[in-house]
Amino acid sequence: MNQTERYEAAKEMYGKIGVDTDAAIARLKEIPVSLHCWQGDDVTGFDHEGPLTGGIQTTGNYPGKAGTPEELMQDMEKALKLMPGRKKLNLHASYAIFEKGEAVDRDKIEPKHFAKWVEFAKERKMGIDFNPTFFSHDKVKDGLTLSSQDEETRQFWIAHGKACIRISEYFAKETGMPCVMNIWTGDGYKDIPADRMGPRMRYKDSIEQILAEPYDKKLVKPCVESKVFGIGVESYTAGSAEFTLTFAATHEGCLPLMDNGHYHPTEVVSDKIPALLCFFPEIALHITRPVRWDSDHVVLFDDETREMAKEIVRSNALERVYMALDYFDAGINRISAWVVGFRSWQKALLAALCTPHDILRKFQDENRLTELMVWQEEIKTYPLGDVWEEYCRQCGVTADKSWFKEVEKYEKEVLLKR
Ligand code: RNT
Ligand code: ZN
Repeated sequence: MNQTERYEAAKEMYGKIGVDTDAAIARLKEIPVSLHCWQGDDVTGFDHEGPLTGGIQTTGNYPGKAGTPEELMQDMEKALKLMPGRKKLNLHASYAIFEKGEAVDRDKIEPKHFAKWVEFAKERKMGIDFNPTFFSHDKVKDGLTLSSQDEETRQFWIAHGKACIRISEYFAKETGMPCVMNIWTGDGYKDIPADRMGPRMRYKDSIEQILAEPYDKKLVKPCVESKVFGIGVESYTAGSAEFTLTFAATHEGCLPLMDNGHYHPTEVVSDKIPALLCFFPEIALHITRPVRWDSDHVVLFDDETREMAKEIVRSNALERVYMALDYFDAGINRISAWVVGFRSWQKALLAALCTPHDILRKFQDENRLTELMVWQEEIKTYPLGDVWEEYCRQCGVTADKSWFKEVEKYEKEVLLKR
């Protein structure tokens, strides 16, 4: 059988359980997924010297890391060509591009420092999401930023947040797509603190000050990302799950952002998605792969990844959930890391779109739970690969692993020469 025949056979098989694979493919093509620039250079950015801080860590020393905006864009371009589907660009403030000799601190950055990124995104019809960078900077004082007791420090970071709101609005206006602006800080303590509420009260006030910056709520979607712990901040994080969720719930227009590496290892974000959708008009996600902890491994087509995609699709919430990838692996080819992670999430969405949710829901509602189990197990071996192949064909990218040959060639010709 050739590819067309295989797809037709798969389509028929899915059709028999009430799944329209053509419609699934058409829908998937429209869903934007945000691709994080920071996988390309191990979260280094261009605006500072010095180590990655904030309780996050990249490990590995694979050759070819992008060192300039040009290299990062070139690598990203290579990766984008190997992924099917609609992409959005996810930037951090530390990726500002300055003129030679220009020194602008984070509290003073302006839209013009991101003009080259806007050009990059517009040429590819991509929207842009944004993240103020509250780490890897000498004004992080004793591990704290927005929750610092030092007023000068706190004000500096509030000014940074406000500058980022203005830049986010500029992104939205330029690209014609809303900009999701995510606030995450690594603020916290390694050991048992004496005051847990104080830093949180300051954090709350700081985010309120940032959001007091005027902006168009249709264009900028601010969110707050929670975290349970980080490296060196094992005992306490100011932006805990309860803190950020309650903040978002009590501040109109502010979205909760769940990163699936930021919970206790037996908690699952797939279950949290529909819980939040009962209350929030919109939510945001960082999709990652935590291996035993918040390790930020490359996203794979694994059970929890599939389950998260399923929850979004069967809650009919593709328009209400902003999806972004967030991982950083410096131990393998960075372009492959981008491509594998993005394709995995695309596969998960496709699998979710090719699931007969109405039938399964009916089984549940009629308490036919044995049948539900039988069906759910049966569907697992349906020929999703043939639908994936067709989707990739329509998107003009290779469906099988032959894309890796291109990465190998690029590694030899470009990356290893850096
Ligand atoms: C850290 C958070 C955060 C970062 C990025 C770089 O644990 O997940 O989202 O990964 O902002
Ligand atoms: Zn994250």
